Amino acid sequence: MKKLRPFIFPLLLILICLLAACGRAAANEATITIKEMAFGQSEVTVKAGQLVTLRLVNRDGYTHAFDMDAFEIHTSLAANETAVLRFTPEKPGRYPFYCSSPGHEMAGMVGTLIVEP
Ligand SMILES: [Cu+2]
Repeated sequence: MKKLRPFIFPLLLILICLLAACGRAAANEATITIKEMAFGQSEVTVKAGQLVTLRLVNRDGYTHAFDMDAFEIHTSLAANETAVLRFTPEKPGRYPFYCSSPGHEMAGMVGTLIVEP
């Protein structure tokens, strides 16, 4: 057991580096929960030029949608359905998203994807 001790510190360092790398990758992931006719997050910030993973969770008992015209994303979510979207925004900017179910956008189902350089 004593012989193993010199290896523990480098192993810990490697582990910390791996965890840090995972943390960085997770920064371009977001979960938007839809509940009571609203997006749980009205602003989502991601980095340009990197794959974005957007998880949409519909907690309402009826259909919603997630629409982002700039990226030609138009997804329908049935009651209590979860959808995962993956796309890579190339240009920094502010891109609006909304729910295209009739009347929902007017009711406030809108938000903004902020793409940082
Ligand atoms: Cu909706």
